[in-house]
Amino acid sequence: MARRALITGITGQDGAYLAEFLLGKGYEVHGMVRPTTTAGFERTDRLRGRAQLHQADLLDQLSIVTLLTEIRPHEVYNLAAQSFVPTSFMLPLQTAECTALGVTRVLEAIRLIDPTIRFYQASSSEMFGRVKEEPQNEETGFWPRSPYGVAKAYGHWITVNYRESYNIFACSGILFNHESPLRGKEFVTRKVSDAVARIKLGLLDKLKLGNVDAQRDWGFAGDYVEAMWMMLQQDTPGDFVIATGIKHSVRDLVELAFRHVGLDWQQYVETDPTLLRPADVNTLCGDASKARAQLGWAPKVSFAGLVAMMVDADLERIARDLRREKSEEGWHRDDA
Ligand code: NAP
Ligand code: G4F
Repeated sequence: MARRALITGITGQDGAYLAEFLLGKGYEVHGMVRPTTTAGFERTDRLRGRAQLHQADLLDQLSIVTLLTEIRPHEVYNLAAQSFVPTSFMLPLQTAECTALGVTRVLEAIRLIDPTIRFYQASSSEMFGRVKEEPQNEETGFWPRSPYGVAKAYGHWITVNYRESYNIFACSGILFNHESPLRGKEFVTRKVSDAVARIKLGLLDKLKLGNVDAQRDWGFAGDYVEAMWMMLQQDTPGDFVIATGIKHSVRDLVELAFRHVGLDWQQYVETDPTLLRPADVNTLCGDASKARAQLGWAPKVSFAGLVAMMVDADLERIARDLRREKSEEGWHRDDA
């Protein structure tokens, strides 16, 4: 019989990649979708008929209990969160309710319904914040710099606590930034790839950015979801840093993306002080030695490969939309 997995946050970037990965492994995949989804179903449309979607919300305990009772999954991947750092400064309480307390709600449901369910928590390198050492590993202390980072630190520790208190097979994946053509357009990599494609196609003049000195350890989401699954296949649960071990600045990202389409970034990029955060994380770089040794995990896509993949995908998508608009205009003219 197929193993059953429940993914919270299936409408997000990682949800889409993880669902595809688990389907490839023969899983029966269930996804939790809140009735008021903001991401919409663009990413889940391609899963239609292959994954089963259910309505529930991380803010509503009973909806999670009902869902687990109905599905009785073997594995739960808790990817749902208010995941955008600037929004967490605007909505700190909503972020805490969802990104922090939401984790406890899922763990409580597991404890009550079936404590043998294996649980994955989407922890974040944002917990390291003002970094205490470089590179960061599983033992590095946290110093979060945003309400989002603080909420993720709570989610991390409550996962550890349920493992230690109730013997639940609960793993926390401390994932560094991972991106893809399915990344939300509010995050810097996709904001850049989308703008570069529009500028190349003559649809945009300028790209406004905030802190271009910030450095991140960027990897490919498709590689990172594999690590989530690997964690739940171990004999004993644990926490793992997932990262490439190489960092680049936002400026490096911009330079590479523009160069990929033959343009000089300095002619198009402006800095906008309104995009600076009340407190930012200036640098992150992960040490994934434990994951390499224990899980056999390693990233496959390089930073240059990732940037090229994202810019090419946006160029193709926007050019396709333009062709469609033009052909529709043609139809309307013919009708007139
Ligand atoms: P994402 O694209 O922003 O997806 C977040 C998902 O959470 C969406 O499906 C969203 O659904 C859902 N969600 C939000 N509030 C919810 C609620 N109250 N109840 C149920 N679902 C809710 O994020 P992602 O990049 O895929 O990341 C997945 C997880 O990994 C997140 O927890 C994120 O914080 C964490 N993480 C991400 C990275 C990264 O670099 N991508 C790194 C470390 C950790 P709607 O459609 O309803 O909005
Ligand atoms: O792409 P970002 O918004 O990602 P951030 O804040 O690092 O958070 C992402 O990664 C975390 C893992 O470390 C996840 F947990 C989290 O859910 C999310 O997926 O910003 C990256 C850097 C920041 O330092 C930001 O200040 O880019 C800088 N930046 C400069 N200009 C910008 C911009 N970020 C955005 N979003 N937009 C800008 O215009």
